[in-house]
Amino acid sequence: MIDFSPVLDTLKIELPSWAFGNSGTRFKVFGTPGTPRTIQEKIADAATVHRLTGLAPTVALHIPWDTVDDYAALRGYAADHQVALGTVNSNTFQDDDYKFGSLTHTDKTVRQKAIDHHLRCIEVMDQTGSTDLKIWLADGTNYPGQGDIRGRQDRLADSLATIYQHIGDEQRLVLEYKFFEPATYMTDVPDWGTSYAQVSALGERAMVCLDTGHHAPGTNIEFIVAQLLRLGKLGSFDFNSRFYADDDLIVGAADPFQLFRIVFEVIRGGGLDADSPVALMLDQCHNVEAKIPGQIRSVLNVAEMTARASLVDVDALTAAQEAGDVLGANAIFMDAFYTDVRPALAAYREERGLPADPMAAFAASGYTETIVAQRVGGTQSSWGA
Ligand code: AOS
Ligand code: ZN
Repeated sequence: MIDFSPVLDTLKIELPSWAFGNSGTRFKVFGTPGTPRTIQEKIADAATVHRLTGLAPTVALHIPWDTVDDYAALRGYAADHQVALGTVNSNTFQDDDYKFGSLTHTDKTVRQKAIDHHLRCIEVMDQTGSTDLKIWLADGTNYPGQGDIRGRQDRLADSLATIYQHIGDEQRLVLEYKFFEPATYMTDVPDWGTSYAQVSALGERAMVCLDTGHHAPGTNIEFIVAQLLRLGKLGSFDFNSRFYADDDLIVGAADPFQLFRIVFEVIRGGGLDADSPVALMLDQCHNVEAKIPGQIRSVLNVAEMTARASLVDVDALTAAQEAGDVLGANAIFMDAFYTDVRPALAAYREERGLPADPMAAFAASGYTETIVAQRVGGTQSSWGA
């Protein structure tokens, strides 16, 4: 049996709090019995994923969706559940003031409001012990001529510089890019190059966040991964998968081979080394499938593709590449991808006192029945609330 401990022992996958709440398309958000009403209930669900997989020790927060009065207490609550609080995600996309932008807005008072929100997020991080502030902006324009592209970049740079001044020595700012949505003509951080240019101007503790669903169809994402790792600026991933748009589906569901190729470059670039700056996070919504098993499945998919990618015989691959052996090199790569690692991963888990099959263990645990019975009344958490 292959020993995957060298690559899996350090693997950590952060879960997004919002994955446990209700979500949907712009047409309908379906409610689900047992959905958390509070951030504490979301943390309890995330802790269940970690308990069964051993791979998901942190939960990302979203401000203001996960706002509480006492963040130190929330940190303690998470610790009591054997997880920690992770990335703090800001939100400047749900307020009327931000109709024409937030950090890029032409009105200084709106820009300041958006900056102040991020400073508040940093205060939250100070109390939760979170290291990463993740900024995703809905800023952009819908029509050619609507905004001054250059001026918006300049204002973005100024706003980010102000926020960055408040990032602590042990903290980081990660800037996520997305080429469309909600803006339809241009977004202000559309691609890795723009994010890279903006964070490079800030300093060492500013990095790029790569959301796998935020690229045009056909984009070679693993190339971007390789390049950002080479430049030392890949800070984090938002993992998910997509068929058409930013679908936020279970990572590895749409294209397992793409996930394999991405993880191969992560390993190749040192992104899974013990001292790696790369944080692996899920950014997903479970609109029609059960949410907790959806997260378990996602974590297992990342683990499986990581295990497979670690099987690539790099020495043989390099020799084939240098010999110009195109088909030989490709065969070495594909051999690893086609290897079924599931029995070895089941054994790996059992050796660590984890269930061989976390999906089956969750189904048999009675957890769903318990939360459905207990979580009655109140307002179910939802994407956007
Ligand atoms: C939005 O498209 C981005 O992927 C964000 O990272 C995230 O999904 C949103 O901010 C919810 O927190
Ligand atoms: Zn994202």
